[in-house]
Amino acid sequence: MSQRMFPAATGRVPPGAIGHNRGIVRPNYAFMPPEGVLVSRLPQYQATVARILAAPVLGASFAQYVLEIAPGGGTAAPFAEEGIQHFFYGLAGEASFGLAGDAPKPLAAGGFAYLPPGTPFSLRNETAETVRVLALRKRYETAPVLAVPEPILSHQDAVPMTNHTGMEGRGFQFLLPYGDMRFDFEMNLMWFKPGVCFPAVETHVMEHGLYMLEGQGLYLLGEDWHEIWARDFIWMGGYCPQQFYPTGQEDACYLLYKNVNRDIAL
Ligand code: UGY
Ligand code: MN
Repeated sequence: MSQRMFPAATGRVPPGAIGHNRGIVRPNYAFMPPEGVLVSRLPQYQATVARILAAPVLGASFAQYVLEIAPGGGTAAPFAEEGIQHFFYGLAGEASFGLAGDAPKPLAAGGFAYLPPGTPFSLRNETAETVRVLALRKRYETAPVLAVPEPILSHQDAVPMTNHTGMEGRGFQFLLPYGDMRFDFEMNLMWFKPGVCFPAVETHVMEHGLYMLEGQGLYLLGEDWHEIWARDFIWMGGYCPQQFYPTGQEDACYLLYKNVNRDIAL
């Protein structure tokens, strides 16, 4: 029997890798720890790994990614898509973001960009460190009378922390103008003191893409609780029962996509 020559390597599968997995995919929700989300590459990006978190094949009506852009990488040329909105949020490092033909500006951690459909952008890494950016694409749902929104390039530090619930230990940063009917989705930073859950299990028509930024907790999806911490992702389809119970000692924060402001298509 001939001996096959495998390339030399020293890596070993860690204990628990077989048969122990926090990830779960159900018809109307998915819990995705980062270790299982494999590498994709996309034609519009050079030297960039895309971790695709949400896609129509999962049941989502939007697409969400973590982009890992190597030094010198990013869009090869300005990129735009007819009918599709883009949203970006800086996770780590500093990207150069060119909005609608303007000169590139820094997009650091906590920085964000909104692009209405058909708006060209460039996203590049001109630094020596890998840049991590959360990206989202959604087809724009037009509404009679309403104009398409303008592009936005800003930072979460410029967005006030509000709390419409009156519940102690809660904080909200609505990165896109709250209540502006031209927008068909929200991107909200949801802040929680440890132990402060929302007052009821939610069951609503809106869909979510949740990216955990800070802290830890337990997340109810359907009938099951899942332990969640930074870098985990959850997709929640319409009417998925949901509740968050923050644990640990630190504040918890996640960035939440939510489709809003449009009537039901019949
Ligand atoms: O606004 C929301 O729908 C939010 N409370 N949901 C969530 O955090 N899962
Ligand atoms: Mn919700």
